[in-house]
Amino acid sequence: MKALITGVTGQDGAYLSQFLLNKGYHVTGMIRRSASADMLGERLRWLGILDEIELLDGDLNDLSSLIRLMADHKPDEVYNLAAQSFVATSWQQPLLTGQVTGLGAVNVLEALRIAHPQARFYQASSSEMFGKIREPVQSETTPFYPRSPYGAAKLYAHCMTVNYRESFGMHASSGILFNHESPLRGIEFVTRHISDGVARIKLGLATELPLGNLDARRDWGHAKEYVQAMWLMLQQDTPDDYVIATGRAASVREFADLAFSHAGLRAADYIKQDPARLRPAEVDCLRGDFGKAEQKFGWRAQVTLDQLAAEMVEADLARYHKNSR
Ligand code: NAP
Ligand code: G4F
Repeated sequence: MKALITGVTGQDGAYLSQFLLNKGYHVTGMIRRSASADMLGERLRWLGILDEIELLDGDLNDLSSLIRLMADHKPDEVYNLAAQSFVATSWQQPLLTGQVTGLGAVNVLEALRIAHPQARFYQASSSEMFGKIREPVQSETTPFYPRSPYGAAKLYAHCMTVNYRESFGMHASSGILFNHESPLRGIEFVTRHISDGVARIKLGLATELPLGNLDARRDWGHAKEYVQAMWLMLQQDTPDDYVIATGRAASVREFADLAFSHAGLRAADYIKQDPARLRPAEVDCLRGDFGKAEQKFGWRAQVTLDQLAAEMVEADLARYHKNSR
C-alpha cells in the first residue's frame, strides 16, 4: 500500500508516518521548499523514521505540484494534514490561512479528481469548526459556528470534502479531530508552551510562565492515538465523517496544574497572566462525542490527561538535558 501525506513534517504527519510504516506502507511525504531544508524533518528524525520516508517537493497552494504527485505516484491513500494550523496566527494572516487551510484542501481534492480519483482521501477537519458551541457535547450532527479565520477555513475545506464525496463519488472522509497533543506538538500551542515552560522553570532557566485565557476548556487527547483513527476511517467501505475526541474536557489551568505538579512545582507560583495572549474571539469549551467512531471501528482514547502532561514534561526536560551536554 502507498500513502501520500501532506503536512508530513508536522506533529500528526510524523506519528501517522510511523504508524503507516509499521503497517508496511510505502510512505511519501510532501514537503514545501525551504531554505532550512536540513531542519524540516526534525520530528521524523526524533521518531527515527526520517530515512524511511520518501520526501517530495510540493505545496498546497500549487495545484500543478499536487497533480504531478498524484499522477506520478498514484497513492492508495492520501492524508491531507497540511495547514496553517495555529488559530492565533489566523487573525494576523487570515488570507494565507484561507488559501492554505481552506483552498489548499480543495487543491488536493482537485488534483485527485483530475489525476487519480480512485484514491482514498482523508481531510484533517477540526473541532475548532464548532467554535461558539451549539451543544454542550459536540458530535457529527452538531451545527458549526467557527470563531476564527482558521475555523472558517477548516469549515470550507470540510464542506468541500463532503461535496466531492457526494458530487463525484470519491472516497473522501473527514476526521473532526479535537485537540491532540504530544511531545512533538508545536511549541506555540498551549500544552507544549506549558510543558516547555515547566521544564525551563524546573531547570532554573526561567522564573515565570506567561499565559492567556486560563479558563478555556479543551478535550485534549494524545496525537499518537488520533492518527490511528485517521487510518481506520480510510479502511471503511463507505467514506464518512467522524468526531475523534476523548469525551473529557479540562481547562488550561487544570492542564498547567498537572504539568507543574509532575515536576514537583505549584502552578500558581509561576503563572503570569499576559493579556497579549488573549484572542479576539475565544472558543470557550470543546468536548467531543466519539460514539460514532467507537461504534463503527472500535476507536476509543486510552491515554489520560495526567499521563499526557507527564509525558510532555518529561520529554521537554530530556530535551534541555540533552542540549546542555
Ligand atoms: P502542524 O504540526 O502545524 O503541521 C502542519 C503541517 O502543514 C506542517 O508539516 C507544515 O509544513 C505543513 N504546511 C503548512 N503550509 C503548507 C503548505 N502551503 N504546503 C504544504 N505544507 C504546508 O499541525 P498538526 O498538529 O500536525 O495537525 C495536522 C492537521 O490536523 C492540520 O491540518 C491541523 O489544522 C489539523 N488539526 C489538528 C488538531 C490538533 O489538535 N493537532 C486538531 C484538529 C485538526 P512546515 O513544516 O513546512 O511548516
Ligand atoms: O493550544 P491552542 O493554541 O489550541 P487551539 O486554539 O484549541 O487549536 C488547536 O486545536 C484545534 C482543534 O480544536 C486545531 F484545529 C488547531 O489546529 C490547533 O491544533 O489553544 C488552546 C486554548 C485556547 O483557548 C487559548 O486561548 O488555550 C488558550 N491559551 C491560554 N493561554 C493559550 C495560551 N493558547 C496558546 N497557544 N498560548 C497561550 O499562552
